[in-house]
Amino acid sequence: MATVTPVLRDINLYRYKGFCFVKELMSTEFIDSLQEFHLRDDDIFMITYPKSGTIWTQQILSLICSDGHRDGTESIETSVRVPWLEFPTLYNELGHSSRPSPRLFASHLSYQFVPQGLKNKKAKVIYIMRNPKDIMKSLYHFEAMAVYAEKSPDFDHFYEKFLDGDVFAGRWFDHILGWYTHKNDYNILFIKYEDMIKDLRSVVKQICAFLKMELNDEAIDTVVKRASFKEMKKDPLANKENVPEDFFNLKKGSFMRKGTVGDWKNIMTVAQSEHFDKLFHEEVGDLALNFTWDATD
Ligand code: PPS
Repeated sequence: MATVTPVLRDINLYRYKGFCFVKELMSTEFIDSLQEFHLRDDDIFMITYPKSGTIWTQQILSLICSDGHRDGTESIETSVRVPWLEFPTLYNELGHSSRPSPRLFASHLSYQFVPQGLKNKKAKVIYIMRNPKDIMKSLYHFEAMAVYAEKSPDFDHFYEKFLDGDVFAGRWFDHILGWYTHKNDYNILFIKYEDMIKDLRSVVKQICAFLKMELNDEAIDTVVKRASFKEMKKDPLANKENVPEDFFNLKKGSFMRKGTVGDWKNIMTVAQSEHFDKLFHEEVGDLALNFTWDATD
């Protein structure tokens, strides 16, 4: 039987089967119950480790899948357009079964926690990955505004904490390697944040092809425009300005912070960066997993 253990550097979290959950939001019973979650063949899941482009992809997917949003009626919360599988939302109360198809789901979960039915390969999974050094920079800033998170006194402390996986969602390496090495079990498309930065239009077309959604050029243009950092930065919903202050203190930071590649250089020391590169090579080994670490790469 899997045991629950405390997370030493953050008392608001607990570790269960290698993943760190927020105590207040998720019970082990609820998490285990997701194994039996009833899927539809046309369900679409987007999976991310935190700070890898979740809200961005929620925006893109909902724009692709709903003409209504594209027409400018998107005054609907992101978490209603692409509801969370594991976080409490309107649909955990009403039941996801009341939603029309195709249902979109967002999740930060590792592969071992998602509904077993995903392995029948009918429902689709889109996994968005981002270079982990930029994830660290983004998460370090996010910690300051996430009310539930224990604050790191400085980046050195945060760096160790991140490597040990004492953060929500646990170790980044476990998350990505779990999904990547089990990719043949799922109908899955891997997308990179840095490719979205470089050429969003191509990535939107790639997602449309994977989902078998036929959008004309004008519709693709609209998706790309509405999903641009500039547009999303001024969107109160993308910035979660409607979420209660006891979750996020938006005076301490912003969801649409910088949206760039390579910002880690402004916080990691050369020694940390080299240490991480070594670890990356040890953990990733011969797997064909590579990242863009810098905007000029
Ligand atoms: S969360 O809390 O896990 O849901 O955060 P997540 O949405 O995964 O990641 C937040 C980072 O994504 C950046 N972002 C974008 N970048 C480029 N273009 C667009 N449109 C966009 N939307 C969100 C956001 O700025 C966060 O990255 P940082 O590096 O902190 O700026």
